[in-house]
Amino acid sequence: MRIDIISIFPEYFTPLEVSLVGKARERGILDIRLHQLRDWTHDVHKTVDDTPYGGGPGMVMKPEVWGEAIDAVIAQGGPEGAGLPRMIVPTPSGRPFTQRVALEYAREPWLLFTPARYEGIDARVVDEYRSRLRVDEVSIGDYVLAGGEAAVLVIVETVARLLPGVIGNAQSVADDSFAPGPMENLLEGPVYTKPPVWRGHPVPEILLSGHHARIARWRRDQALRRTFEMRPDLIARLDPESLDERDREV
Ligand code: 6GU
Repeated sequence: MRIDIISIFPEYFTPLEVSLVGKARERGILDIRLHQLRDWTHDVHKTVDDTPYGGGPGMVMKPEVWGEAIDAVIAQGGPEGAGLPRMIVPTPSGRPFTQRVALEYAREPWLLFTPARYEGIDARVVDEYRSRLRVDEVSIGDYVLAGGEAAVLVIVETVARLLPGVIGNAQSVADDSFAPGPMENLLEGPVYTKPPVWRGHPVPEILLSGHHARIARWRRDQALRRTFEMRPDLIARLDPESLDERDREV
């Protein structure tokens, strides 16, 4: 997968050199390219923002510089046969980014992120590229960040671990909270490792029993309990078809 990121803070993305994402890049599974938005300005001050029409607080990012930057990145071309990138515009007023959306992005050959600072980008930039590309305005949650860069880190890491070959154990992706299938809309329950007793706290006996079917049942009970406790809103979204007799007792 190819990922281009245009930002006034390309140095913000050094975490993408580390750990799982860094490894995926070294192994050639991910090709991430960072671009400095200010490279497409023409004035000595490298201005990217201006005051908002209609008044109000803060500054708005200028459309011309984004237009030139996005055109140039598209013109560089993506992976063989990829066509045009899917453009992802992080904004608190976007559609929610979810595991389902991440799975959709993981199937794309080429993503282009345009994180903004200040009060956002002049709206005509999204209007313009909607007529040429698939454009998604996405939010990572109901709070306001100082800029879209941190949201890009979240989205890239979520998508990267779904790419084939990035995580050794495909089952761990399938068992994730929110993954489509039996765990859809359920939170994962507690996990344990050695020693069997730590500071007087024992590991639940069932996990040491070797009864794989009973362990799976126990884990599902724990997931249901935890979801009820932490996210009652998710219980309301559970598909009744996905529940068995035992689930109803929990
Ligand atoms: Cl994508 N951007 C900003 N600036 N704030 C956010 C967000 C994005 N998602 C939640 N809050």
